[in-house]
Amino acid sequence: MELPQVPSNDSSAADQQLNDPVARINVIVADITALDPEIGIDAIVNAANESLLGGGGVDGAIHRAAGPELLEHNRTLGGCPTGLAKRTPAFGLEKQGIRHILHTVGPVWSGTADTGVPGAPGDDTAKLGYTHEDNLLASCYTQVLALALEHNVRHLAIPAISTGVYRFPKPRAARIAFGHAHGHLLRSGLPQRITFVCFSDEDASNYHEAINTRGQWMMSRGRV
Ligand code: AR6
Repeated sequence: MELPQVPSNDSSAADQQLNDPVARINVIVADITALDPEIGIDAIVNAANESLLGGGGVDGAIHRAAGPELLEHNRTLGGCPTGLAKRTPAFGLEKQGIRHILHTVGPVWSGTADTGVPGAPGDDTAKLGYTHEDNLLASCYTQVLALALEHNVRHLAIPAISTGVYRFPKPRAARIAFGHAHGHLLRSGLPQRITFVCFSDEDASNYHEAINTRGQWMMSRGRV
């Protein structure tokens, strides 16, 4: 009887890289609306508001780059609740190789860290996952990654949702972003890559810190 072929054990470095979620995550400093098409990003995430009709920050930049067709399209969507996400075409950004915009609405950080009550909403020393805002931001990432999978996105670019106008503490947001990307990539081959697009070196350092210290905070139940 002929034995079935057993795949050899000497998988290439490229294969090993594909199996390592951390190797599939990049952090860059860039304007998410002006990415080099050579990078191969085919979908970007927008940090929108519940109207989906545009605003400032990254949302304003994406609407300007995508053009008025995006606003026209979004008027038909009926908005989007905080923590959820909706997909649209990329319109004017298609010439950069972008096929989808995944709009999500992050939470507004309540900014009440001075209540003195550990774990109160807005206490940025509360355990990760404890505050309502943590859970809503986590939901944004879950929703966006599910949409990316559904639309066969190969390389997804994500800005630092909620960390601008919505004032979510940046190091905390970076851990939530990385933790969810890592968990998703462990289970799924798509997207093949996730690139966190930061607007400054300082913002990028929060992601590097989250990634480099993951062994401590991803397993621990300690405070952030
Ligand atoms: N590319 C990459 N990152 C950017 C860009 C850009 N072009 N512009 C800003 N950022 P924010 P939020 C960074 O305020 O906190 C809007 O008015 C920025 O430095 O854009 O989720 C919406 O309509 C920060 O790190 O989004 C909502 O009303 C991050 O993107 C509200 O703001 C997010 O900052 C959403 O607030």
